[in-house]
Amino acid sequence: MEDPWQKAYDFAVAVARKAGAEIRKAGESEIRVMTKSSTVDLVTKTDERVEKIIISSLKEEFGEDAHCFIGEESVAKGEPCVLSDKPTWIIDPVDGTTNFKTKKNFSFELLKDDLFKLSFVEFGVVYSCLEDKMYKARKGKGAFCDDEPIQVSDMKDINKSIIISEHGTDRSPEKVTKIFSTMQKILCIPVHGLRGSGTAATNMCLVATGAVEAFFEIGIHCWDIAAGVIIVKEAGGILLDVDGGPFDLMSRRMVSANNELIAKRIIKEIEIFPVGRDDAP
Ligand code: LIP
Repeated sequence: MEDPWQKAYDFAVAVARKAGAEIRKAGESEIRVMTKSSTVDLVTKTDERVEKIIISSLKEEFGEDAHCFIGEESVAKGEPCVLSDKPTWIIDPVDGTTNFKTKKNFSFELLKDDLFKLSFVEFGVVYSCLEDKMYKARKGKGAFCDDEPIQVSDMKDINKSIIISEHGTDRSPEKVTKIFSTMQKILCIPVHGLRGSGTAATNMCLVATGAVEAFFEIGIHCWDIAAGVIIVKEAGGILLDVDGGPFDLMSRRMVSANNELIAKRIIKEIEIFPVGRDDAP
């Protein structure tokens, strides 16, 4: 039987490479940053330009109206952020714009595209273009870094685990207090280490490759994590809400982990604070 999504998956990988080359080139010149929802929520002309390149490439390949798009920079400019029953690409042109601006981190450029079909992730692609590593996964077909299969860690002991989290872009003192209190409690479980790469997409790929046991964050957006969701799942990991309930892509809260034991142990320590949903009217 013909596999309808293989062509889209292969095309997503090709578009990711093309966009990655654009981002690499942009990184060679001075990068001017602008701000969005807060003074620490950064965007550059490269984010906007690369998102346009990705969307126009996809429209050219599949037709103007065949698919829907949720792109970080389009949503920032007022486009809707809702999932319908139409196949929808969820795009973050540069995940970790703060890293991109400082040109320091191994994850300074990232690109991810993913396709939702009737709200189920069909496949995901995360391109770490500075390291030239292509992470990808298709539903039921496994997760890969370049062409090597990847798998989550088999660690069951929280005391020997490495956990990742991020601080997000909301600096209201009561939220920051909760973030730090959670980090302190997790460190004191104790765990082997607490890390943060500066990009949710990379963090999820680190879970998928078994480099760390878990990544959690409150305040992320669907475009930060959608590709990572399928990559983690296909690598054998799990996704949960920060309260232990089922994961919801639009809720802006997520725990991704190698197994349920590790996820649930972290969840015990997470101090939840309210964030508005991505698809809130
Ligand atoms: C960023 C994430 C980061 C998270 C920030 C932000 P951006 O993505 O990847 O992990 O803490 O809230 O969303 O905005 O640089 O694409």
